[in-house]
Amino acid sequence: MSSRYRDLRSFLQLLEKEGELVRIKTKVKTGEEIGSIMIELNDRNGLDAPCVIFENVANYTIPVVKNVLGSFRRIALAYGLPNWRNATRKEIVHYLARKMEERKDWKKSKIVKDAPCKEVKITGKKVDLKKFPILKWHSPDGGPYITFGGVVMGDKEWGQNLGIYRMMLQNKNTTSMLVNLLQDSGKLVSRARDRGSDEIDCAVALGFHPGLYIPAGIKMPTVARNAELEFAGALTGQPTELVKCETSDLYVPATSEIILEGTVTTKETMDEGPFCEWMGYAEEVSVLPIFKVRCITHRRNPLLQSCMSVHTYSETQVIQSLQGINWYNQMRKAVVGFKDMNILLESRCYLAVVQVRKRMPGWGKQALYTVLSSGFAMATVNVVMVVDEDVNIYDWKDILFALGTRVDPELDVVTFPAVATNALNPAARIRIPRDPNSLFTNFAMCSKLGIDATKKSAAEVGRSRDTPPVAVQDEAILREVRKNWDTYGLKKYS
Ligand SMILES: Cc1cc2nc3c(=O)[nH]c(=O)nc-3n(C[C@H](O)[C@H](O)[C@H](O)COP(=O)(O)O)c2cc1C
Ligand SMILES: [Mn+2]
Repeated sequence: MSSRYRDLRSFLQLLEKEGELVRIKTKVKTGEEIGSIMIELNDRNGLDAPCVIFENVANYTIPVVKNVLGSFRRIALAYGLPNWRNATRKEIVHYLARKMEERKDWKKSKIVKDAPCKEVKITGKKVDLKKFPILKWHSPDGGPYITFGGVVMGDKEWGQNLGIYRMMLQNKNTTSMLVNLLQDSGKLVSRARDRGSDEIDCAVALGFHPGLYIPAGIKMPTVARNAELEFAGALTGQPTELVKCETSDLYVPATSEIILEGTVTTKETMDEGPFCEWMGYAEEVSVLPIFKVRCITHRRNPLLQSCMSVHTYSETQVIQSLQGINWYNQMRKAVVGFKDMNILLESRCYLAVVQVRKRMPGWGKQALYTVLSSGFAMATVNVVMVVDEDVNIYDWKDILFALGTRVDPELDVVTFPAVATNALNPAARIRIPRDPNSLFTNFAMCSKLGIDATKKSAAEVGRSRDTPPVAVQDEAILREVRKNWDTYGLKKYS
């Protein structure tokens, strides 16, 4: 599959051929105009919004690319799933979970000498991020943002890590970076500080091979250890091509459009934000590490790839909803009777619905405790709902049916005291501005809600009756009725 494209550019050609890409030649004046067009596109088309290239951005010669992986079918195309046009979130989750679990297809990266991302090299005083269309995309944002940078950091013991973290442009060679201790990069920064370093080498790839975006944007089974790069090899069928940085020993994806090389501070901080995130809020200012850029390399005629957040069906949300693939694998083994799990985009990924085959009383609650006591759910999920096999967890109508009819709130709702969650949790009661051990904004505090919406038997605590059986017509009679449908004069309603 990956032979069909070797970099972002050839993937864009593929998207164009498949009718998944629109080139906007009309001059756009600002990042906010681009942002508004993208939000409007999502409003009008939901997950069917296309990938867009803005070819004529006022004051810049470099085009802006948005929404490359903002639909499940384009993700399926990028990762070689059959029948990609009709691919569902469920198929993609199951596919990625299997590839991540099996590990047999993971591939060691390949180091190359000549890389397209080295065609142009800029160092010293000439470094100027403002030459690139890094813009303010959402109106309430505190400034221009790099939204889709693949951040590479590492150390001798842990190897390299690749993660996507937002970066706010501060001046021509400085950005802030939203890394915190829940993330591998935050751990690497804190390890460097513990070693006594004031900074850690960092490289940021922009517009890299589409095969790397999902590994970079979701949690891996191991912290760092080149996991993202090797997992990407399983998804593309080829080793990831890496090239050494000009100014450090880090290795970056060779076909990237743009590479920023520099250091991230381990003690020095700066204010960052607000930025309109996937959950649809303009969050308050954070205290964050600083990325100091000392070298930029790029392809000739580079593209600036960026993504949008905020909208229910934005690109960030789509990828965010896949973050828990490793968690999915863990829960598959840990939850008794586990069948499947869905994280609802419409809940901004804060509601997880878990489906179990409940064969014993109490298994619904047991599932709740297991799911909510996992690290991932603690960090990023606020509400867990457990349902039976007869509920289609990909259909909110079914989910509401279970919630409305199978929950006795006194018996079936469990709240858990506040725990440390991702700092951006909008429902959190307090954000912890400076963890004394890390200096940066790291956590927020929020409680958790578990809802057992499974059918109950009289044997369960506090009950004296079973949930009544769901009303269904006699199957033989129904079959007859379907067969004779037109004879009732109901043809128009078939
Ligand atoms: C578009 C996009 C933007 C993201 N921005 C951030 C961010 O600013 N900070 C953060 O901690 N995670 C962010 N994430 C989520 C991380 O990329 C994700 O948790 C990933 O697993 C981090 O890599 P790591 O596990 O190696 O730390 C973002 C994800 C996407 C898709
Ligand atoms: Mn990682």
